[in-house]
Amino acid sequence: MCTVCGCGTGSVEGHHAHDHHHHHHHPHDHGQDHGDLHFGQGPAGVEVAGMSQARLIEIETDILAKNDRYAAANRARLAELGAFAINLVSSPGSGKTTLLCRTIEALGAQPLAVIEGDQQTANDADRIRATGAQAVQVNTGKGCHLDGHMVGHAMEHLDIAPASLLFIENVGNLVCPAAFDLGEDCKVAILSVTEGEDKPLKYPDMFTAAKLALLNKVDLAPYCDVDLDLYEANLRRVNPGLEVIRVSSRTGEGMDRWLGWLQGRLAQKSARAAAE
Ligand SMILES: Nc1nc2c(ncn2[C@@H]2O[C@H](COP(=O)(O)OP(=O)(O)OP(=O)(O)O)[C@@H](O)[C@H]2O)c(=O)[nH]1
Ligand SMILES: [Mg+2]
Repeated sequence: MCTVCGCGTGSVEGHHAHDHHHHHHHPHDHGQDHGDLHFGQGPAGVEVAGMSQARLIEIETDILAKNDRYAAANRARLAELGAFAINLVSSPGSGKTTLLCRTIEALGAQPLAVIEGDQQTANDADRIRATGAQAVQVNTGKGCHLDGHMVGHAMEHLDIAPASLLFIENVGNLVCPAAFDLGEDCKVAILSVTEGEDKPLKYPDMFTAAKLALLNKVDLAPYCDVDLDLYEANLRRVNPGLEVIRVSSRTGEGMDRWLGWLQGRLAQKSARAAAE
């Protein structure tokens, strides 16, 4: 966990917080023969100087249990409405807001709402509002992720229509947002081609938590000496069931597949709500 926010580590949405198996995913990457150091092998998956592993687990469990109650309330509200919610996660600058703006423009009359998470500024909510869509900015200050409580309040400030889409753009951070359930239907991870093929291996939690990865900025691939197949292989190495779509917000490549994915998921969700 992070000492500022208390985010769980090694846990996917907090459900497997104490599953020890994840410490052994890549046993050969730890380089024990070179004097390399690894502080994540205890039961808590992290070390904080002066704190016991048991205390760290206690804190993490407490924070995530409270979060999960808010997330469950958000999820119930969305289920009633048949609204489909996406938690968009990535490192800073991978292209979340740009992709959202292009997506909103392409969706036309589809009812939707956006929650924007950033430490500071309303820049991203302003960019979304410029498309005509409703958006609420959430500033987290020193916080490094959105949590269920913040999203619940943000939802109160939006008109979330039945069978609509709710996009939640998380704080740009490839670590902490992985542990926090917001009540979303799924996390979608964006990874841009300028970040390096090894990122899924270095930051596995985020890509394990996601159902779909958008491999973004593929228009830049020719200038970046990158191997797109290796990006995909590394994504599937940490999450074999992960769907991957190659996209570019700049050229529009892959947008049809992404929009099809969204519309298919929304149709399933709203049909479920109508049947109840
Ligand atoms: N070439 C290219 N540039 C892109 C693409 N998508 C986004 N960008 C650029 O990448 C930069 C960051 O884009 P943003 O959309 O602000 O990224 P973000 O993930 O929302 O950033 P944070 O919210 O700050 O984490 C901007 O300069 C965009 O113009 C793309 O598909 N191709
Ligand atoms: Mg953004």
